[in-house]
Amino acid sequence: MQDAVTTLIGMYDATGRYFDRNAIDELKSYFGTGTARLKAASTITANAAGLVRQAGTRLFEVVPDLIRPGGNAYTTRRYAACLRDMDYYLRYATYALVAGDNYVLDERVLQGLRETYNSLGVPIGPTVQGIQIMKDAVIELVGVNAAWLTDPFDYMSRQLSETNI
Ligand SMILES: CCC1=C(C)/C(=C/C2=NC(=C\c3[nH]c(/C=C4\NC(=O)[C@H](C)[C@H]4CC)c(C)c3CCC(=O)O)/C(CCC(=O)O)=C2C)NC1=O
Repeated sequence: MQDAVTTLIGMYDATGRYFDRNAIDELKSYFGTGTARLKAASTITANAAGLVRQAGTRLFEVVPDLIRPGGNAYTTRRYAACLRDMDYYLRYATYALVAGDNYVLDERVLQGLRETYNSLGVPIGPTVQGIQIMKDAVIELVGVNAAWLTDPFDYMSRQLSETNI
């Protein structure tokens, strides 16, 4: 597990360097947004169930075939699995936004996920749409549209969409 600080220390230590101007700027930005990131994480946490439910409803409005016979989220079990996955994405996004680093997403969420999805026929495109819908709901709820808030959602979307991982 890594956060913005340990990642930076690791990078500079690997080459035996003191922090330079860039490193100090990065650290300043990390600590400068600290209170805002914690507040966002706690707001998201308090509203997680609603966010997931609302994003799921919206996704199934936009891509109704998912919950029709033959759709991957058709049947109660698969519908529930889909919402559970959305809940995973939201929870891990709050970890990543507090850490200021996406490492936790690679390590705990994304590793092997494409392969699992492909073998189960879970469609990647609509999953990414679901993550983006949740991101928009989070921006609205928190009342902030900043990279530190949206990065984890965009990172997961990007990594899932990559065809060659
Ligand atoms: C914490 C990290 C973590 C993740 C991310 C995770 C995902 C994950 N989602 C799964 C299934 C699934 N995921 C979905 C999701 C969807 N289907 C759709 O049509 C939608 C596009 C989408 C919801 C947005 C569905 C429907 C299943 C069940 C598929 C099946 O069993 O046929 C499975 C297979 C095993 C299971 O059903 O539990 C895994 C491992 N598990 C983890 O431990």
